[in-house]
Amino acid sequence: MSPEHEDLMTTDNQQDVLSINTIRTLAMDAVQQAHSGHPGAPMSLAPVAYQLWQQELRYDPSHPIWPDRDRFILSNGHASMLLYALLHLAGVKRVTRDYKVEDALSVSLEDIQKFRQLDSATPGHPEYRWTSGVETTTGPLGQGVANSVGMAIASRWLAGHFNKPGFEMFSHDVYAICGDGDLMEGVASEAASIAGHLQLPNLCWLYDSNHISIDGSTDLAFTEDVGRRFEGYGWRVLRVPDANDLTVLGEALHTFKTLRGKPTLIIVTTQIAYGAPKLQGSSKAHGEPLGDEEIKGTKRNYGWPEDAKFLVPEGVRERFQDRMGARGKKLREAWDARFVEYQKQFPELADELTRMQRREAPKGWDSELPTFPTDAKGMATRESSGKVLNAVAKNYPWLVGGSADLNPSTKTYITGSESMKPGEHAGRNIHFGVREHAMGSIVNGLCLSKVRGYGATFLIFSEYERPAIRLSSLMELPALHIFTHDSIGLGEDGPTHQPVEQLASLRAIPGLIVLRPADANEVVEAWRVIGQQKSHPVVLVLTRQAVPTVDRTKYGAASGVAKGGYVLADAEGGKPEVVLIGTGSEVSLCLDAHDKLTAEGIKSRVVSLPSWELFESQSQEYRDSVLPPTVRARVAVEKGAAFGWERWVGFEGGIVAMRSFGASAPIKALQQKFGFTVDNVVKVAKDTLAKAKA
Ligand SMILES: Cc1ncc(C[n+]2csc(CCOP(=O)(O)OP(=O)(O)O)c2C)c(N)n1
Ligand SMILES: [Mg+2]
Repeated sequence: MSPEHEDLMTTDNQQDVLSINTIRTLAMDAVQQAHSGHPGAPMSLAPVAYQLWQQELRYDPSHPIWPDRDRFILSNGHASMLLYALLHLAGVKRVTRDYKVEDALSVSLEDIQKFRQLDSATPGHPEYRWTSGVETTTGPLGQGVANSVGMAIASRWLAGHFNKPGFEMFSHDVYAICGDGDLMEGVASEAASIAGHLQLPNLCWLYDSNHISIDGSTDLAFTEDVGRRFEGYGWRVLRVPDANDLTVLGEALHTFKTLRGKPTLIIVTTQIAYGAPKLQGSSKAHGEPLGDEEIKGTKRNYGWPEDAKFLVPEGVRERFQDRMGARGKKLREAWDARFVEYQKQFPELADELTRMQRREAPKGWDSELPTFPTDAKGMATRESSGKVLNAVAKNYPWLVGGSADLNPSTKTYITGSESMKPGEHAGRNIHFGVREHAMGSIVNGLCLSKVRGYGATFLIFSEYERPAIRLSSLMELPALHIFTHDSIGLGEDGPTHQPVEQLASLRAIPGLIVLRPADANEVVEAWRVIGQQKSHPVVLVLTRQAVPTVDRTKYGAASGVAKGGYVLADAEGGKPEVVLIGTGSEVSLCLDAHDKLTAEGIKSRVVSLPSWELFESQSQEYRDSVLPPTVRARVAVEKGAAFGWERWVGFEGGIVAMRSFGASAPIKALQQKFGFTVDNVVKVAKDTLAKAKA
């Protein structure tokens, strides 16, 4: 331990106690003023977070987006006031959406006074992209720690990619504080398991073991030996019997930093609502304000003026500045100087580093995108996507990802790059194992560290990943979630594996772009959309079975994918009586039906609608040009739930879709059974047209 840390190692250090109690009283006052929130966890965790920030965290509050900063995650997001108090006291600066650091605090004292109020920087749970210094959105327990694994992988991958002899551009550590709730959640177990497997040396979780959650004592539902479990995962487990013993806590952190070789779990025994002895063991401290009397008593205990509210005593902000602030500034300035030299010696890598920090795509990333020739037999879109992914990967060095144990099926392996292995993290292929939920959270963690992460599995298992997908959208991350085997078209595996309602439910997530390309060239255009995303996650939905590669000399250009929907085939003179709307594998079915209708003298149009969200973001004029308001006879064809298609076809429209689960059978039999045949689409089109005329 360096001498500058020595005086922090004593619990009786008045300055430290004063700072810790400031965090606690701010939390109490904010929760009381808001009449909601959890004061207990921030109060008991104050010494833990304080010690970590002051002793170890390599973080410059005046430059919170320094790429090599240590990451701090508060996974028990209900303790948000802990983070807000830290951000305030440390003087973390506000950063604009275009990455400018402003001369203003991210969290002002006024923000703390407006805890949980509309438009304040202090929402109920910490939100990434809303409050500078919040490294990830937490609240759904387990997500934060799972994100931290992605961030730790990212740090290691970035080191492998950018570091050169004499130029250590990346070496940051990732710390997460978590509680009983986090460690009860399955996603945390999945994430801890893969972190242990990969032997991530830069990952440290601090577990607030307070033997209590909302229902009461952990004796009710959580009695396992967490330490032994983590040892089983391959973690180093350290114990701090009293959260207020800063010396032991400091030693544990020091052990993490010196021993390395595997991830570290520090089990810290705390007592919730420390400082308010009356409350210990009471569930009141969890989800409720303490009440004025309790607060006064607690403040008296601290030697605080009992009527003062939101008091930050003199010297507290300065103490953060003098320690964490000064240390971080020095480190960041040294990094900046190193980067100037790095730019001279490795201009291309330096350019990459700069671009990725701004979520810009690499120069020429799309220069090798293929074009697929017309082919009646065609290929599965998972197949064409695999080719396109590799064409993109060649020129998109920070595209990193993998599948949940389904690579041979999802076609998501980057050829010519290594797999990540225990202790070796420079490869771009991640074997997530059968851990879909953690995969989603880890992909989010990668994206939070500016790596373009992707994860892949079958569409049905998006169910196992949904919480992370939702958060990728809430956080405005350009995460990529690839899903193959996208319909009953997968055939014999049957209804357990055949997605039905998944498309509809993914489309219901705000901000998420769902893309279901119809053929190989739509896949190319889908990837063109993906490559440019900065703040929207994309779900790419792909078939297992072959689909024809459409003749683009005869039909509309695939570049229409960028607009979400476009006219693929049209009636002569562009005046259709009926419009057929298809997505993915059903587009070619619509084309066949269109031919038949045309032969029978019925004027039809085929619209390919690979993305509802992109289409909705077009001008009314464009949308009307694709779906003319005067044409009421419209038919949607999709091997997914009918749910929601009224939006495009209206209540008089026809919908050829699923209204039940699928079945185990060869695809031909399923198409017959569920009406995905040319004859049926033609019939529905005629019925709809007749209804519209009547
Ligand atoms: C996935 C999820 N389920 C439930 C909740 C609601 N919730 C918030 S805090 C909490 C108790 C968590 O207990 P613990 O992590 O031990 O925190 P402590 O009460 O000790 O601060 C629960 C169930 C949640 N935030 N996320
Ligand atoms: Mg607890």
